[in-house]
Amino acid sequence: MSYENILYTVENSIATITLNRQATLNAFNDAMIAETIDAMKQADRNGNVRCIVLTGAGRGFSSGQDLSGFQDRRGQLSISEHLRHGYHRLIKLMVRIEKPIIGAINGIAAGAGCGIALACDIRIASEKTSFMLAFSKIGLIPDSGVNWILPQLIGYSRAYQMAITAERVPAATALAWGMVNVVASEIDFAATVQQWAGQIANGATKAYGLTKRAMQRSFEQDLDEALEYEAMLQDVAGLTEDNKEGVRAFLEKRPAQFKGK
Ligand code: LHQ
Repeated sequence: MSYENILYTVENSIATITLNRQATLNAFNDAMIAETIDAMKQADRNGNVRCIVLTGAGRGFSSGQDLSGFQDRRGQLSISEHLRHGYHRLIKLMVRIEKPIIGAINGIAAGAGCGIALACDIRIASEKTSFMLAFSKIGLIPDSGVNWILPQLIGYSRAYQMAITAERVPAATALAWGMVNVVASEIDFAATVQQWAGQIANGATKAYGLTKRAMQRSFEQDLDEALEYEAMLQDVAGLTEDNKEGVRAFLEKRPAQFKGK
C-alpha cells in the first residue's frame, strides 16, 4: 500500500508512523485510518523493528475524526459501523502487537485522536501537548476505547470530568494524572522520543511483548488466572536468547547485548 496521509520510516530498529494531514491537525479520514493500520501491520511483521513510534506532523497529534464531510455520509453509514471498520481495528491491532508502541504526542490529541494516543503503551508529551475529549462538544459520547482505558489510567471521576467538560487538559496535568509517562520541552521533544525509542529498541523485545500481553490480559483476569498466565508466559520468556544473554551478562558484570530474540 502506498501512503498519502501518513509517513512511514524504519531506522535503527524503530518504525516511525507520522500522521500527516497537517491542515486539519491530522484529523482521521478513512484513508488515514487504513494507512495507519497497514503501517502498524508492516511494523509488526518486520523482524528488525523492535519499537514503534506513532506521532503527528505539524502542531497537532490528531484532532480526531475528520468532521468535514462526515455529516454527508450519515445516511449511508452508521457511526457504529464506521467505528468498527476503522478505529476498532486500529486500536485492537495496537494492543495485540507484541512490540512497545510509543505515542510521541507532539500536540493536541482530541476525540478519536485522544483514543489512539491512549492505545499506545507509553506516551511522551511535549509542553505544547494537550488532551481533549471533544466528543461532548458535538453531542457524542467518547469512543475509540476511551471509556475503557481512561478510567483505568486516571480514575473514573477525572475521566468523566474530561468527557463532560471537553476541557483541554495540558501536558503538566496529564502527567500528574498519569496519562503520560514524561513531558519534554518543545526543544527537547524529538531528542527525548529518540532516546526512549532507542533504549527500548535495544531491549529484550520478546519479554517486552509478553509483558504487554500479560498486562493487557490481566484486565479481564482474577488473581489466580493472572498468576497462571504470567507463569506460562515466563516459560516462554525463559526460552529466549535474550534471557540467556541477560543472565550471562549479569554474571560477567557487563551490559547485556540483547538481540530481541
Ligand atoms: C479539523 C478538525 C477535525 C476537520 C481541526 N476535522 N478539520 C468517531 C466516529 C464518528 C463520528 C464522529 O466522531 C468520532 C470520533 C471523534 O473523533 S469525535 C471528535 C472529533 N473532533 C473534534 O470535535 C475536534 C474538532 N477540533 C477542534 O475542536 C479544534 O480544532 C482543536 C481543539 C482540536 C484545535 O483547536 P485550534 O488549535 O484552535 O485549531 P483550529 O480549530 O483552528 O484547527 C486548525 C484547522 O484544522 C482548522 O481548519 P482551517 O481551515 O480553519 O485552518 C480546523 O477546521 C481544522 N480541524 N479539527 N476534527
